[in-house]
Amino acid sequence: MGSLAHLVSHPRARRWVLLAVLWAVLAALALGNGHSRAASIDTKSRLHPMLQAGMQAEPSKKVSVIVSKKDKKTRSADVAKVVPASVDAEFPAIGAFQISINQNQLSKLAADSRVRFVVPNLPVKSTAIADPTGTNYENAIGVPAIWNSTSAPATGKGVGVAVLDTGININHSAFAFDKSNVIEVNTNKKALGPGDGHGHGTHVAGTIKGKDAQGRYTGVAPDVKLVSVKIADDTGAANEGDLITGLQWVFDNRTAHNIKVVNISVSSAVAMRYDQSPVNAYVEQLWFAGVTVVVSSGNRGNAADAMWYAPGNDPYVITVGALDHKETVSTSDDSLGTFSSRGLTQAGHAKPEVVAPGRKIIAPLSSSSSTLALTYPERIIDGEFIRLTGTSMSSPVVAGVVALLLERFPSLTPNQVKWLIMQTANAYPGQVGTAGVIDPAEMMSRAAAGGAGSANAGLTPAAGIDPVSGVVSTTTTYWDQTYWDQTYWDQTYWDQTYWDASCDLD
Ligand SMILES: [Ca+2]
Ligand SMILES: [Ca+2]
Repeated sequence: MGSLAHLVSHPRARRWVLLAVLWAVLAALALGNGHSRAASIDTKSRLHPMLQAGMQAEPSKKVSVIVSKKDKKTRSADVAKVVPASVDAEFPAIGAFQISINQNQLSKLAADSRVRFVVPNLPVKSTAIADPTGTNYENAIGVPAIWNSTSAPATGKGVGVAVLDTGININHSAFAFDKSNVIEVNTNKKALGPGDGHGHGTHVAGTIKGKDAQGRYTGVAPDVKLVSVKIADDTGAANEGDLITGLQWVFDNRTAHNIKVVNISVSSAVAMRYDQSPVNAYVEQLWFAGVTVVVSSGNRGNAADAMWYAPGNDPYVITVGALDHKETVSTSDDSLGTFSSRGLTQAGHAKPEVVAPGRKIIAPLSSSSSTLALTYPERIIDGEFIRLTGTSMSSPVVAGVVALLLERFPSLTPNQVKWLIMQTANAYPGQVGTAGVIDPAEMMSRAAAGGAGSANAGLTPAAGIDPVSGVVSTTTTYWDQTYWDQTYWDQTYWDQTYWDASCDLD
């Protein structure tokens, strides 16, 4: 249902619906059918505009609505008593319930102090919803069914997810509901603090965690403990050394924050075999320590060298390509994003392993003065969100799904997580290569059935890994080689902003 609430509460859908309803009401008035009262819509009301119009046009009509509670712990039946009505369905994961109610009772319900917002419970395929919601990519892969599962709901609660990126705006309204579970650290000495002047990191973090009070937007795993590790400077620039510093911070602090998942939406600028890359040594160190590493494939499309860059070329990690879900829940129109890197690594491994929605993903905007806001002003939604495209956006979708899995099955190893994801992924119409679309529901049911296999059998760790301890080697035989060469420690590329304007992603 989260789906339904989101469908109708998305700003664009809301505007469309509002216009349609106003038109219908005005048309009815013009026809002189007796109502002298013009429909007045209060945009600050806790009632969805469609319900406000409906209660004025047809006060005695019975409708099904979703009621979002301010406090999840409030008993739904107690709130429903003010109507009075009986609870038709409970959605504990998101603190909402469903009731049937006469439209003339809506004001009383919305006036109750325990109610946050009331939205119509419309059919998913209603033709009224021509424009999809900002978070319908989650419906496209069935995530709300996991949030709202009656037998095994999961929202990522308690699972630590580290995002290595440009920082975060911890004060964004979408994080307010659970701010104590957003941790921000800065590991870049050139940055003044953990904030996000660029915008990339807040979007990536928000794709995993977050939930805004109006129900316009929800992250894939809204209840995770999100750890934003700022590896970039305040302009958003980072190099290999900055990424490695962040990866080591995660390794050192993984227990303190229960970090079980890491998202890296960035690619090296220099092609290198996976086992020679120092970045991959640090990534594998996390993997061998039980942290599932999820990485964007990059935005190099079908270029011959598309998969030659760390850390997306590391055979251990889960590398994620971008599905273009065409902003529809139906999978029949899905295809691979043309920009999404795919192919063989220099060591001959096929990448990515899985794809997830990565086109026109709406998530929190760090600020109106951030680099991304200034670069793409037309993509800002409601002033607080921004629509971005790239494998940078796909990777956190999968990181969020992994957090859902690990909430229910905390003892799964990274190799088992990867096996479950790959075994259950689905073929899709415009598929290129071997990577299917992530299938969270089947992944959960396969995990529940037990007996998960293990991916990555027979792989050789990177040269920078001590084969005995599984951690980054401290001997100089590896590090004294070419890797401290200044030409190597070059810029990294955020996989959303990799292309220049001539090849703009949208
Ligand atoms: Ca679709
Ligand atoms: Ca499947």
